[in-house]
Amino acid sequence: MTSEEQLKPVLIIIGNSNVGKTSLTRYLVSNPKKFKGKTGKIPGTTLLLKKIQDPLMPFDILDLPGFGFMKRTSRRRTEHIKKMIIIHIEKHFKEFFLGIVVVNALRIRDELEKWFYKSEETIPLTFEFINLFKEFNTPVLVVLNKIDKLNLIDRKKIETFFFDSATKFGLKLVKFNEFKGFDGSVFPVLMTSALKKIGIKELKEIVESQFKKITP
Ligand SMILES: Nc1nc2c(ncn2[C@@H]2O[C@H](COP(=O)(O)OP(=O)(O)OP(=O)(O)O)[C@@H](O)[C@H]2O)c(=O)[nH]1
Ligand SMILES: [Mg+2]
Repeated sequence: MTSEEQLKPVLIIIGNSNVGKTSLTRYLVSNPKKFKGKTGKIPGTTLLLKKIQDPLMPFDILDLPGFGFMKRTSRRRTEHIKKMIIIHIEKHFKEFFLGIVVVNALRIRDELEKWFYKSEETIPLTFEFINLFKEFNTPVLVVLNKIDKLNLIDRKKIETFFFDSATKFGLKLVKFNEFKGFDGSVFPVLMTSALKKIGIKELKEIVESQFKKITP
């Protein structure tokens, strides 16, 4: 068997473009300084569907390209990426020990308001992703990133709005510090800043503890 055939469990990271998926991934690899994943100001920085296979780590990370808000790519390409990701999840769900859905805390309100009040056809992708993983029984952590750009009052407001919206959508979310463990129906929400290193310790801890649960 070649090393390529020895499948490691996979941590899958998903979310809209430019939310900070690659920036958060950097903290999860064995040596962030050597991490080659590109982060960027322009949405659509990560374009390949390729696992990060770090020989020093017991699991692989799939840092996916984001879809939506991609200025650099055409609409057709965006649709193509979305389809590619969904097909990939459907085909490989058995390999995933944890899914992380990353949300830009600064944009989520807009995304959800559009859906609720303006009845636009944009589906709240965040909830769509959570549901997709739920379908396959993959535990999901929701991460609200970029909270360094919000003051404490706004953080609280956005958190409440996010939780209320999820409830209306039929999804049960729970604050990270009140989370007791995955049971397939409740999803923890962690607030982070990849820039200011807020919530990163908790992020690492949940990844590690979930990984331990699936390894004998
Ligand atoms: N202020 C702030 N900026 C952040 C944070 N996390 C990421 N960024 C910035 O947001 C931009 C996008 O970050 P990426 O990590 O490339 O985002 P991504 O989700 O991987 O984007 P795609 O690969 O395009 O889907 C970069 O300029 C980052 O420096 C954060 O917590 N706070
Ligand atoms: Mg990226």
